Amino acid sequence: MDPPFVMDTTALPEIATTSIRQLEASWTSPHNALAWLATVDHKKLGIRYIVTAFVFFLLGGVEAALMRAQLARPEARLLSPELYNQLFTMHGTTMMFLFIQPVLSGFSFYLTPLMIGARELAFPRLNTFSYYAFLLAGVFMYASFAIGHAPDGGWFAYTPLTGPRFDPGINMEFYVLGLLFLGISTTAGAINSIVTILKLRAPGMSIDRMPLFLWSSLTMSISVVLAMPALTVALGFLELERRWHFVFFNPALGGTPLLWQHLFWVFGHPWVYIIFLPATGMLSMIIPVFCRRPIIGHTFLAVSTVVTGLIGFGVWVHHMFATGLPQLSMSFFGAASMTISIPSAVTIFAWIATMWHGRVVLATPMLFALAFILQFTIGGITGVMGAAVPFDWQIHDTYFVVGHIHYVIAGSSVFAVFAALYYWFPKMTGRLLSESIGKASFWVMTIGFNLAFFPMHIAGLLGMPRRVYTFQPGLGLESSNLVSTLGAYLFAIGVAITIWNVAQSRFAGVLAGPDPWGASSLEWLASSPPREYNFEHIPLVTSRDPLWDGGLRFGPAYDEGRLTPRTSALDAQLEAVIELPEDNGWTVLIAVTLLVAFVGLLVRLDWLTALGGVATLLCLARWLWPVHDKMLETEV
Ligand code: HEM
Ligand SMILES: [Cu+2]
Repeated sequence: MDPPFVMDTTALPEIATTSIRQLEASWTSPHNALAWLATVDHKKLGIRYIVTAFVFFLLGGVEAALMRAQLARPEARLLSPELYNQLFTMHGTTMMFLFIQPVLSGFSFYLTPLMIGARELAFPRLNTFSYYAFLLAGVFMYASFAIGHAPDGGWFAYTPLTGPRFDPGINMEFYVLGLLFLGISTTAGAINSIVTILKLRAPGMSIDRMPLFLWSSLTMSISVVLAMPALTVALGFLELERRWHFVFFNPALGGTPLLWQHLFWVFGHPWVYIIFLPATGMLSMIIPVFCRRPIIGHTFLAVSTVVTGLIGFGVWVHHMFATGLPQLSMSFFGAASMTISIPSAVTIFAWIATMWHGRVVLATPMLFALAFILQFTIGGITGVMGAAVPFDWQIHDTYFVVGHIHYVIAGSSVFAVFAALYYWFPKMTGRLLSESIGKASFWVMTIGFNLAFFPMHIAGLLGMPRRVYTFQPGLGLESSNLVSTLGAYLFAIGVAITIWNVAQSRFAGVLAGPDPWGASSLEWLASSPPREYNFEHIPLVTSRDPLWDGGLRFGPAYDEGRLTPRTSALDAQLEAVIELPEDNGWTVLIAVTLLVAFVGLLVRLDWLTALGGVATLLCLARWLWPVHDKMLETEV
């Protein structure tokens, strides 16, 4: 593929070998197990995030496959009702919390410093901690299967069903405590992204020159910080009620179950955008490259992203239209929900305009992007339908909703993740994925996806309720369910083809070179895979597509340590050069001590909880203990 504008590589500055040697000395970690475990390298951790999240994707996929096998025929006896409850709960929880958000964060942790021309995230050790907390929270939740008591109250865990009266066992403890644990990791990661994006952009990358993926990462991270407390409060209340007989949700004692629903969805709807916006940001990076032209409507796209994030906080009641709230508030939230389609439509039109005026190259990432657009449009339309209150009453808790959520999440965010995988894999590994295997995977996945989920809308309209482990024959539901199951298995085969592609291209793929797609953003300036220090010279940015329009100069190498420039939040003026910390085992240990505290809560051993808590505080103190006697920052 020829790039639209050829970068003048003769403009790359010569770099002194002494400089390289110094950079290597400062940035390379020793080759031992502890350094591997406790690495602060955002690239290694980003890939670790992505791989771990994919493992959870496969686990969630196995759960889905079991459910679809059970639902292939009426009155099948493969799964008991109890097991089915556990499977749909763990499937939803896994996909929403352990796969899609972490995988998008993983891409963001990997890409953000590279896209902004920095050498690390703002808080490298916090990144190590958030990875391990994510991993251990996931293991914690999955340990429930080992003892045969996985969470079974649905991914949004409605009270009073999940309260002490109807669910006294340990099942929901795994959910409540696991998500509290995971929330610490997610919040830490979000704060890291916000500070990095606002403070470490290369000199000259003013906020209006920032790549669109970063607009979506920034909006996502701010939304996490604002939304997560609602979930934490809800889970905290539930735990108090389950364990210590507090009353929040039990109407018999003066509580209200609706409090849970409000708290959960005040968090839950923004969460939907938290997993959707980074996906659109990825597409806004990929589409212009495969249209061979700069994106049309850059500013509109950035504003739409932020506006979607904002409106996302004002629509939660559309999940509660069937709870008998006052008419006026339902009308308000119905209307608010419909307005979300405006920024989404702006985004889609900007992409279509870019394609219209460009030369579309149908490489695998672009194919996934096109399927995203189609499937998201379908999911968006069924979403607007549900925003109409009377229609929602018809489809509430039916398979129509299951169809809708899978179009917007699996059909959109997951397809964006696959586009991103094909697009950034060469950067991460130095090798391209096979295009022919990629296209095969794409077609199998897309056909499988639509076969699996489109018929669910019909089953839902015919009255099939969600979350039931079987259905009766003779209700007209046989064929749609069978097609859904066959489609689901086809989709799984499509995913397996990509896994095969990754496994074999990792070592045998075509060498990529720094910029195989002829792209315009700074990550493609670094080598593939990038060196530990990302860039030999810190780039100085003077335009939006620095690799296309020559908007690039080079600054100093900053080679006297682990240094990266800090700049002002809006116009990216150089403020200081900051020193970044090295690998640190305490960050790993602290995730383990937190796990101990949560296990203590789970098995109700207060001394264990106290032990974990105190150990956490001690490790925290040790981690943050000042070790440098020299100044950490050099003002310029
Ligand atoms: C790999 C293909 C997938 C298949 C075949 C599949 C299938 C299913 C099935 C059968 C249900 C249960 C429906 C019910 O009984 O009510 C379900 C629920 C759900 N799925 Fe998926 N799914 C897939 C992928 C995903 C992905 C990628 C996500 C999100 C990233 C996701 C999110 C959810 C959620 C949130 C629920 C609701 C769980 C609940 O009711 O508590 N699914 N899915
Ligand atoms: Cu919503």
